[in-house]
Amino acid sequence: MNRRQLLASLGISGLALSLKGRSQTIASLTKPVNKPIVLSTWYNQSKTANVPAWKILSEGGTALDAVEAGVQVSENDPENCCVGLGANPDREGIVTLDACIMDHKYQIGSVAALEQIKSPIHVARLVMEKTPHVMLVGAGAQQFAVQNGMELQGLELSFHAKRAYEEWLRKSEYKPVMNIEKGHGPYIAPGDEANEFNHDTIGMIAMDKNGNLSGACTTSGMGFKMRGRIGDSPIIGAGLYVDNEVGAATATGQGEEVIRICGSFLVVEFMRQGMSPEQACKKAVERIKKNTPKDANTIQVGFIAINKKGEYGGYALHRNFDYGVTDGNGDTKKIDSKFMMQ
Ligand code: SD4
Repeated sequence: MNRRQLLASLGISGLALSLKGRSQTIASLTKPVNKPIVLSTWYNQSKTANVPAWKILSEGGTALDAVEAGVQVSENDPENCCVGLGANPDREGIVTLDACIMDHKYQIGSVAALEQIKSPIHVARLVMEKTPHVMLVGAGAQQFAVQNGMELQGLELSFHAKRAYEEWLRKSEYKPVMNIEKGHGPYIAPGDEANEFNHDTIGMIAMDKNGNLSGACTTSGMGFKMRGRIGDSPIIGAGLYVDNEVGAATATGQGEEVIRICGSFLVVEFMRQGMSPEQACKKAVERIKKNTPKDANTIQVGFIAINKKGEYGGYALHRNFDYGVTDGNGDTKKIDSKFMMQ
């Protein structure tokens, strides 16, 4: 392959090359894009959730199919404290689920406060693909799910959620202390490993072999939240954002603070300005810290992001945020996120 053919195969014309600035070396322009690739929040979930996502990507499937299948692993796990029907309930003892999905064509779908449906991410995808709307909540979202063939289930709390809820009821105190210290959250039933973490939303972002980006985010929200409370996870621009020209980002942690700064949208916009994924996530975390100087001591927020070159990064307010990245040979790497507050 000669130089012209090589550049054409990478989508770089001679004109683009001359306009892009003479200082860029051919070597940097020809660095292959790192794709396919998938990453997701909280390594203890990524190590299983990235597996079906990677299978789809490595077989040439779309990033959209990959992220949906990936996060469903967490939704289907009855021991997951914070995603799917096995998760911790709200203060009334009811599990309510939030999810959203976004593809490379700015298509979006979202559900919030959804009860008794196993896969909120699938309902979000159906909202995206089958309705003129982008978000359905509560009873309407449930009705739509049932109309689309999903069955109502999971009225009983899971074993772990029941224990955690009973423990929480003893004080009935809502203090959103996040899992900065593993095992030291206020809602953890003693010795209950499934509730070792008091949050574990899964946000997943991926790029497929065609270079298209998509993302998905699904959660039961903050354990023991007020009834009706919605966090960032089902809100496009807060818990998740994808711009196929720039990159994708997703968030986990205290949703109120992520909503306040339009967190995932902000990360993508910072990447648009030329920042690396890690720098962009860090800038967004700095914004949260600046706006909530007092709360920043007790809450956790983490972002992960990917750009169109397949570069990725993450950043958190506090320690103990990790994520899993699957690329190259299909191994999932554990990345301990950098963090701001020492
Ligand atoms: C929320 N962001 O509902 C979610 C909670 C979370 O890991 O991320 N938990 O605010």
